[in-house]
Amino acid sequence: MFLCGKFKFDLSRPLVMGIVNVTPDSFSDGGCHISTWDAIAHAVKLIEDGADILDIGGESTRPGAATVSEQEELDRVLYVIEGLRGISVPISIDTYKPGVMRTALAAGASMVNDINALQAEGALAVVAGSDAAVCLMHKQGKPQTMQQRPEYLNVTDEVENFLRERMVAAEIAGIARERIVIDPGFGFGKTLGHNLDLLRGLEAFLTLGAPVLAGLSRKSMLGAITGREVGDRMAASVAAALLAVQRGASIVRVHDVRETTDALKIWNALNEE
Ligand code: PT1
Repeated sequence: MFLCGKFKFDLSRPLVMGIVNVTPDSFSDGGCHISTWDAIAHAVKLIEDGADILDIGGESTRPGAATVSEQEELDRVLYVIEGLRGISVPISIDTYKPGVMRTALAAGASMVNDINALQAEGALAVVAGSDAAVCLMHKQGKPQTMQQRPEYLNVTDEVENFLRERMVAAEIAGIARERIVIDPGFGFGKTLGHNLDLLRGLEAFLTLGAPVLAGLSRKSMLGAITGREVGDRMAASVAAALLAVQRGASIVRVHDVRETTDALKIWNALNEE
């Protein structure tokens, strides 16, 4: 059983986490109301498309992305979370900042998705003091520079050891095992070879005793393999999500919810009876 605020999942079927970015892009004037409304409309569409969880993020953590202040991040995500109050699926807040976690949880979020695995000062306590779920993710370095020189002796062993340590830290802080999911962090300080090793060996993480979340959607590793630009990686992303589920992932974090949900319906049909 996976506990996520007032929501419960038995994980008999894989879950689709739909990505809702609230980050101004070149088509936006950065005006708060426009991006807030767009994000809420996008979130509602992802629920219609079959999302089981929505992941709301106000700071991009893709390689080379700039950081934003806590206030700026809250300005982006808070009205979206408040605007989605009462929806049928849990809201996850994609942040590594304890202040953003606390405010988002108070506004109704049921999960914290932390690329920093609750290592920031005070982060463990914020989640422990709630009934929210948490995703503990591995990364090497910081998003600004993490792709410059990723280095591991054995990437699967190192990621597994890190995730085990963070699970222990979370449980000691008072976060029950059933509220924890783990994530190897595809693309976070990893070469194509490292990412492929992690996907090949994904089953190793199941021995840690927490559900595994995989985020492969539209990432550059798929571009490196297919030669496609970021806007043209849907088929590769759906394939990668399905292959992660085949190797034991319980949750896939995706942009293309409708297509991924269809692929997983085939998976589910084959696994019935
Ligand atoms: C992820 C993830 C995330 N990814 C979780 N949260 C991103 N739990 C944001 C590239 O190589 O995998 N798991 N939150 C987005 N990060 C990236 C990283 C986006 C790498 C793109 C790349 O293109």
